[in-house]
Amino acid sequence: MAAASPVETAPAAPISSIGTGIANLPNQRHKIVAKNGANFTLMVCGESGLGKTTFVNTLFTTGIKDQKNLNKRKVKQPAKTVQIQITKAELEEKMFKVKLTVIDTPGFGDYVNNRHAWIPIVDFIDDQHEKYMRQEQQPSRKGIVDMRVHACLYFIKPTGHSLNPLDVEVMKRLGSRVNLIPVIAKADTLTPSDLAKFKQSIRDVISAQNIRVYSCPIESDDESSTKRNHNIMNALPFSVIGSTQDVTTPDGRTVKGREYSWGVAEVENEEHCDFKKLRSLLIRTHMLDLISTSEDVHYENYRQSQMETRKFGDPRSQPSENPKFKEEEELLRKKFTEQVKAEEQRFRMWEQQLLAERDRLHKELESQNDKIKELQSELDAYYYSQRDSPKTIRK
Ligand SMILES: Nc1nc2c(ncn2[C@@H]2O[C@H](COP(=O)(O)OP(=O)(O)OP(=O)(O)O)[C@@H](O)[C@H]2O)c(=O)[nH]1
Ligand SMILES: [Mg+2]
Repeated sequence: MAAASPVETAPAAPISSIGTGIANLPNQRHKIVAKNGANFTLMVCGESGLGKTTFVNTLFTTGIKDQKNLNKRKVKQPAKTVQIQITKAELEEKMFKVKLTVIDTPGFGDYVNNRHAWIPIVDFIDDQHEKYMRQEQQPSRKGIVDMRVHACLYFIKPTGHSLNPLDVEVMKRLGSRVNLIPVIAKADTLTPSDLAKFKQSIRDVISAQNIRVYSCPIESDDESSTKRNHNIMNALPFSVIGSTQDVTTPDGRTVKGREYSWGVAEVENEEHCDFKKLRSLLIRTHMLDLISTSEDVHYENYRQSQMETRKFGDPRSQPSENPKFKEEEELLRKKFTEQVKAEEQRFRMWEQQLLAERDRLHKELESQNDKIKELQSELDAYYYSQRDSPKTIRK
C-alpha cells in the first residue's frame, strides 16, 4: 500500500505570488474559497527519466517566487526519484490563500520487474480519498487533513509514435480516479511537425481506448474566456520542456531553457511548448474547476462505490483488481493445476503397474494351482497303483 511506504515531506514554504487566478473566480465560489482558503494538490507521474522532477522544479522556479527554494533547487540536477515526495507551498493573491501541494512520484516501467510500480501511485490516490472519507465520518470535522489529488499530470515519452500499452493501462486507472492531464515530456526532442502528429495520434488512442482525461468547461460568459478555453483544450496533450537553467537566446534574452547547438528551447515560449498554457490552467484559470470536479465527481464516485460495497465504519477491502496480485494468483493456480495433473498421471501409472502385477500374480497362482492339481493327480495315481500292487496285498 502506498500509505505504508515512507513519504518525504518538504517543509511548507510561505510563498507569495502574483498571478494565481483565485481573485478571478466566479462570485459564489469566490466567497467560499475566500472564507476557507483553498487546498490544491497536484501530482506528477509517468515512466522514469521523463523529467517529472525537473518539471516540478521548473514550476517552482518560474511560477512561484521563492528565492530560497529556487537557489537550492538550481544547484543540483534531480536524482532518480525513489519515493513519493511531497512539497508544500503557499500561494497568495490579494486576500486569498492557496495551499499548494505537489506530489512527485517515482518513475515506473523502466525495467521488466517494475511493470507494476505504478500501483502505489493509484493506491496513494485512493488512500487520500479514503482518509478524507474517514475524517468526514467523525463527529468533529474540524481540521480535516485533505490531500486528495486535484490534478494528475501523466508524462508521456516523446517517442513520436503513440501511447504504449503500459501508458494506456495506467492512464485508464488514473482517469477513473482523478483529473488526468496528459503531458508530452521533453518537447524539445521533437520537431514541431512530429510533435503535432504525435499529439494527434495520442488523442486518437485516448478516444479509441475511452481513457478519461480532464476537459474544462468551454463555454463562458465572456468571449475571451471561451476562446482561451478552446485554445487550452486544443493543445491537449500539453507538451512541456523542463529546465531550471537560465540561458541566453541568440537575440540576447535570458530565459529558462535548454541550450543546443542549433539554438535555445525555451520553457516559457508558446512556440516551443505548452508549459505556459499548462501552468496557467493549473494555477490560474482552472484551479477551481479542478478542485470542484475532483470533489463532485471523483471523490463522490469513490465515496459512493465504497458505501455500496461495505458497511459504515468497515475498513477498505483489498482492491481485488490489483493486477500484480492477480498475476501472481494466476501463476500459482497454473502451477497448482500442473502439479495436480502430474500427480494424477503418476497415480494412474502406479495403478496400471499394480493392476498388471495383480494379473501376473493371478496367472502365476493359476499355473501354480494347475501344477498342484497335476501333482495331486500324479500322487493319487501313484497311491492307487501302490495300493493295488501284490506287495500291498501281502502285507
Ligand atoms: N531534453 C530534455 N531533457 C529533460 C527535460 N526535462 C528533464 N530532462 C532531463 O531528463 C533527465 C531526467 O529528469 P528527471 O526530472 O530526473 O526525470 P524524472 O521523470 O523525475 O525521473 P524519475 O525520478 O526516475 O522518475 C535529467 O537529465 C533532466 O535534465 C526536457 O524537457 N528536455
Ligand atoms: Mg523524479
